Amino acid sequence: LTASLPRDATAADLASRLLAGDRLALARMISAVEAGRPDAREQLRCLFARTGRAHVVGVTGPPGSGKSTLTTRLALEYRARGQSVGIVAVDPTSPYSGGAILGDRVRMMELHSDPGVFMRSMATRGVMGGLARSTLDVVLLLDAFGKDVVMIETVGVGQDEVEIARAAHTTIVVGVPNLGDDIQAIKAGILEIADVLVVNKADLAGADRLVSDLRVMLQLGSAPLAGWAPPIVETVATEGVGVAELVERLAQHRVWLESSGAWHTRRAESARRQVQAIVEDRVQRRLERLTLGAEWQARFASIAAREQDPYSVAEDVLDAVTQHGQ
Ligand SMILES: Nc1nc2c(ncn2[C@@H]2O[C@H](COP(=O)(O)OP(=O)(O)OP(=O)(O)O)[C@@H](O)[C@H]2O)c(=O)[nH]1
Ligand SMILES: [Mg+2]
Repeated sequence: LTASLPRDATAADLASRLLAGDRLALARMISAVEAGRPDAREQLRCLFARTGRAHVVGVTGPPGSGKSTLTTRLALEYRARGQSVGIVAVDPTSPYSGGAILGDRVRMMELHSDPGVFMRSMATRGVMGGLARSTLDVVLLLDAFGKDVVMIETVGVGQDEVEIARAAHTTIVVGVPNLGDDIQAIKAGILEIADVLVVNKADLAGADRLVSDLRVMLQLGSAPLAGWAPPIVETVATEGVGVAELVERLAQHRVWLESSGAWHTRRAESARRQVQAIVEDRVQRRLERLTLGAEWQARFASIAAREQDPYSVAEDVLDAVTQHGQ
């Protein structure tokens, strides 16, 4: 399929091979990102100018709400419309390699064998550098690779997941009927990040009730964005019901983002958070290295002995951390 890729390929080599559609280069760069290797930063730099084309769609919601099933169906729908797809699953409890039900598994296998689809599960929680950042870097790589749509599946709990969802252009929040917790989970912060709400498992009793509850909550929530009221779409992901409508809604949201200027303001806001995260990460590492040094250890001991105060020492540490070449 692809010519061999030398071990010592430079960042620029890798980047140009990725841009030319080389899956091996893509896989190598994803590994570098996941491992938090320093060469990943250089590789991403070489590619960054070629990103920004893909429609990045976040799919979030409580565990078991059908996110993977829905994402699979969405991917098949996009493929049927001639679009290429990337899928990044964060912390999946039901991996794409083995859905719970045979039918789900068959559809996922179909995606696996389709060269127009690239799937990756992120399993890097706790590894240095942060889950949100490495996930978003993988999304950038898939964007540069030329995927038209990149979907990110996250379980809608925790700060990382919310961060990832906020970085998407369009965020789908998936709810299911008759989970008391579900409505709580949705209320507890993820409703406001929804651009499109999905009531999945609409084949189960209680779906209409959830739709009307969500409608009320949307009305009570923060003022709607000019020109965009989050639609509510009912789906039966296992059967593909409602998926074509959902794809239409996602496309409408993208059109709205571009025509309202929100595409650019959201990008800029997300860039601000990204730069902040990169700086925090680097400062954090420097800080840890620095404060383990013998010189500082002695100063901490003298704080303990009340010879110095922590406020002045913190000022000195801050100076040292922000000095170049540390
Ligand atoms: N009845 C019904 N079951 C569904 C529907 N969609 C998904 N399921 C089932 O719900 C279960 C969970 O589906 P997943 O797609 O793995 O859910 P998930 O949200 O990705 O789960 P986690 O990644 O573990 O949080 C599976 O057994 C699916 O077959 C639906 O529309 N109706
Ligand atoms: Mg899943």
